[in-house]
Amino acid sequence: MSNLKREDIDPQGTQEWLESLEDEIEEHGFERARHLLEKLVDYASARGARLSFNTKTPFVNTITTDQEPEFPGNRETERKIKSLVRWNAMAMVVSANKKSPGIGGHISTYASAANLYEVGFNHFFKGPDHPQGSDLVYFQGHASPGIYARAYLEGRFNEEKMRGFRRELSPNGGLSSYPHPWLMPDFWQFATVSMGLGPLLAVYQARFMNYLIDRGLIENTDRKVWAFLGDGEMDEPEALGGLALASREKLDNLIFVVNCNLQRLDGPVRGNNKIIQELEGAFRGAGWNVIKVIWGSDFDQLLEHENGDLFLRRAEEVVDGDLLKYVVEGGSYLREHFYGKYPELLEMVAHINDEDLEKMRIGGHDPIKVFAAYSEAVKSKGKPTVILARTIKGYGLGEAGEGRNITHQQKKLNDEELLHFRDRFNIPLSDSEASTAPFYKPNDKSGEIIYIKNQRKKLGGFLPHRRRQGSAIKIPDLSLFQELLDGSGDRKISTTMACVRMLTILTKDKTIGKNIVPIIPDEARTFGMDPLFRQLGIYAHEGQTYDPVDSDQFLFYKEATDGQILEEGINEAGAISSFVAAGTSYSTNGISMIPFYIYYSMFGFQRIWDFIWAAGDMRTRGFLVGGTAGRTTLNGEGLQHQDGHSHLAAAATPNIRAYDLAYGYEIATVVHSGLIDMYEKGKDVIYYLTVENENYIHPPIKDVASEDIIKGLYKIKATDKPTIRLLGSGPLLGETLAAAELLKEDWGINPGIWNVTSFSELRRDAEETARWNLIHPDKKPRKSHLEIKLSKHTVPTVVSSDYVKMVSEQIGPYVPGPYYALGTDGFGRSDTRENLRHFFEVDRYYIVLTAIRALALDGKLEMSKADEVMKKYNLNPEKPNPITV
Ligand SMILES: Cc1ncc(C[n+]2csc(CCOP(=O)(O)OP(=O)(O)O)c2C)c(N)n1
Ligand SMILES: [Mg+2]
Repeated sequence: MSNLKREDIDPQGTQEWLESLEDEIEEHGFERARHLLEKLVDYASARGARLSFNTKTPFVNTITTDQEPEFPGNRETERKIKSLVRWNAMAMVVSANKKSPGIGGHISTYASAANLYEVGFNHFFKGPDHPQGSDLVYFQGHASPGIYARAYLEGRFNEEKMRGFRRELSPNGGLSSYPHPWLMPDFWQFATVSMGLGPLLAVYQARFMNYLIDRGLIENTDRKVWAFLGDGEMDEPEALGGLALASREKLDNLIFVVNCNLQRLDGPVRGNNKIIQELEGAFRGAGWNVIKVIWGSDFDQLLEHENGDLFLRRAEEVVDGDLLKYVVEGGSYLREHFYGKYPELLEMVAHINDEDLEKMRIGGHDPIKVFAAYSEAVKSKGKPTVILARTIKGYGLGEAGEGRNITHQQKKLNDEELLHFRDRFNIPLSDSEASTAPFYKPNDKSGEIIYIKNQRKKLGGFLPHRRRQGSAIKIPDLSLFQELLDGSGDRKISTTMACVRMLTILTKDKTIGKNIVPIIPDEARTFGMDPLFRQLGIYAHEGQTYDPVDSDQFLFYKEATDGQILEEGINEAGAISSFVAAGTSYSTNGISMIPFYIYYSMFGFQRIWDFIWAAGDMRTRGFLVGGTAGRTTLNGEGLQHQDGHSHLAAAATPNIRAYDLAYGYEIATVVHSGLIDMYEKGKDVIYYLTVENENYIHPPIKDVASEDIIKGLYKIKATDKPTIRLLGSGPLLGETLAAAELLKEDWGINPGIWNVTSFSELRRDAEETARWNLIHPDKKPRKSHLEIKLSKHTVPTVVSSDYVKMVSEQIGPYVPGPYYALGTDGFGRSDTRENLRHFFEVDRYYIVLTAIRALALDGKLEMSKADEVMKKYNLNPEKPNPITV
C-alpha cells in the first residue's frame, strides 16, 4: 500500500496476487502471509532483483480493530478523571502565572499526552507495592503539571502544595518545574527535562535491569521501563543513540511512548514530511517492535469503508504541516482541503457535520487504541517496543492554542478561554468560579476519586515514587587496601596502575565485590585493566557464542551472561547512562551497586557533562575515574586528548567530590572514604578521581592523616620557618618536589612542601567557613582547613597543577599570603612530558622562577635574582604565551 504512488503496469495481475494473499491470510493467518512474503523477497533477491529496503508501513494503526483487546476499565469514569487532571494541570500553570507573571510552566505538552498517561496509570504502571516490583517510568519533563495534577486528585498533594508549583522556596517546599529528584526526592526518580537524556538513560536502565537479573542479583519479575518522549525530542542524537543496543540486547522490558503531536517549541517537527513515518523507519530499521497509533475509533468507519484505500491514500499524501493546519482551521476547512481532494472521499464523510468532523478523535487521544498498544507492548518478547502515538498539542485549548505554533509557550488563558476549557471537559464550576482557574477535586466518596485510588491500589500504589535508600552495604576496613597504603617499594608505578589494583582488590572482596560495576568505554587496555576481562567477565546477555581470537591465552576476552564488567564500546554517553543506572540502583532496584566508570578524562565532563549533571540531580552514587589526568602527562596524544580542565567542570557540579591524585595511598584513602560516605552514610555524592600514567615510586602513607587527604591538603615536608611554600598536585607533584630540590641546591632556599589532593574540596570548605563567619558575626570565627594548615606562616605560595590556572586559583583567596598559580591554559599538543611542561611553563624551572620572584616581591630577595634564574635555566623571555599558540 505504501507503493500506491508507483505506476502499476498490470493492475489485473496485481489484483490476482493480492487475492491469493488474502486467501492465505483468511485460511492460515498473518504468520503465513509473512512467511510467503519473506520467501518471495528472498527469491527475487537471489534472482538478482535489487529490492528497495522499506522500513515504513502504511499510515494506519499497526493494530487493526479486530486485533484490539477488550477495554477493561470504566470508560466514562476514566474520561471524567482525565478531564479533571487536565483541568487541574491547566489551572496550576495559569494560576501560577496569574500570581507571578513569568514564573512559566507548560500546559500544552500534558494536554496532548493526558490520555497516554491516564491509560498507563489506570491499567499498566506497576507501583512500588506491586508483588512484581515497580515499573520505572520516565515522564516527559514538560508534562510535569499533569503528573502533579493527578497526584493532587490521588490525595498525595494538597492545594497549598499545588500552589507552590515553580515556587520551591515557598514555606511548604513547593513543586519543582520539572522532574528533579534532587528537589523532590520522594517523588521524582528520573531527571528527563534536558531532552534526549531520558531515552538513552531508559535504554541503559532496561539493560541494567537485565544485567542484575543475569548476574542473579535480582529476580526477573517482568518489570518494565517506560519512557515517555516528545517527537521533537527525538531529534536529539542521544534519543536515537541507544536503539541498536536495545534491540541487540533484546530489551523486551523497554517501552518507548513517543507523543507525536507533530510540534516542538517553535513549530512543526517535520512540516514537510511525516515524523511518525520517519521514526517508524528508524525504529524498525534498528529492530524494534513498532506500534503506530494514528487514528482513533472514530476513523474505523472510514478505514473499513469500501473506499478505505482512498482515505489512506489521502492520509499518505498530506504532510505534517497540513495535518496541523486542519487542527487549527477546523471542520469546514478539513472537509474542503483534506476530504475534498477526491469526490468519493468527500462522499464518505457527507453524513458527518463540520463540528463532528473536526472532533473525530485521533489515535493518541483514544483510550481504546492506546490500551491496545500498551497491551501488546507489555507482551512483546525479544524486542523493545516503541509506540508512536499521534496527538494534538494543546488538546482542548481551542482558540487559545490547540495545534498552534505558539502553543508550547502558552501559559495564560483569558476568561473566555477558561470557560471554553471548562465546557470542553465538563468541569462543574460556575462562570465566576472558572474564571479564577481554581483547582477542582470532587469529594473523596465520588466515583472518580474512588476509582482512581482503586486502580492504583490494584497496581501497587502511586507513581511516581522514589525510594531514598537501598540495601545497606558494610564497607570493609581501610586495611583492605594495605598494599596501596604501604607504597610501591622500589617499583615505579602510575596512579592508573594503583587504581586498577584498587579495583581488583575491591572486586575480589567477599562482602562488596559483587556490588562493584566496572564500566569502560573501550579503554580497558589503555588503562591496563584487561586482566579484569578474564577475572570478572564482560557482561553479554547471550554469553560468548564464538571462540575469541585470544582464547589460547590466559587473559582472553571473556564475555559471559553473568559477566561483571560493562564494556560499552566507544560510547561515553551510553557508558555514563549505565553509570547512572548502576549508581541509582539503590533506589530503583533496592540493591546498592557501586559503579566505577573509568574513561579517558578528556571525553568525560567535556563530552557528557549534561548526563553528569543529571546524574547529580538523580542522586547517583559512584565513582567516576578520569585517566589520564592533566594536560602534559599524556604526552603523545595532543590537543584533543589532553585534559586540563575537567576539574573546573567537576568543581562547578554541586555534589561531585573531585580529587587529582598523586600516590596509591591517596587513592586508597579517597576511595575508602567515598565508599563509607555513599554506601554506609547514604550520602548522595559522586566521587571523581583523576589518575595518570607517569611511573614513579609511590611512598607509604606513614603519618599522613587520612582526614587531610580527604579534605584536600596535607604536608609533604615540614620546614622550620620557611620563607616560601610550594603546593603541588596530582601529576605535577613530581615537578614541585624537583623544584624544591633546585631551590635548596641552587638558591639556598628551603620551602615548605604541601600536596593538594582536591582544590575544589578545599575551596568548598573555605567558602563554607567564610559564609558561616559572615552570618555569625557574634560568634568566634571558625577556621577552614586551609587556614588551620597554612596560617602558621604567612609566606608566598606557589602552586602548580596540570590543569588550567583557574582550578588552583579556586583556593587563592583563602590561602594566607600572596598566591601564585601555574597551570596549563591553552590547547595542548603532542611532545615529550618534559617539553610540554616547559611549553606550559609549569615545570620545575618555572616553579623556581615564580618562587624567587615571589620572594623578591615579598622583599626577601633582590629582583635581579629572578633574572639570574631566567639565565641559569635558559628561560626565554620572548617565548610566546601558551594560551595564544
Ligand atoms: C536539550 C534541550 N534543549 C532544549 C530544550 C528546550 N525545550 C523545552 S520543550 C522543547 C520542545 C519540545 O518538543 P517535543 O519534544 O516535541 O515535546 P512536546 O512538548 O511537543 O510534547 C524545547 C526545545 C530542552 N528542554 N532540552
Ligand atoms: Mg512535540
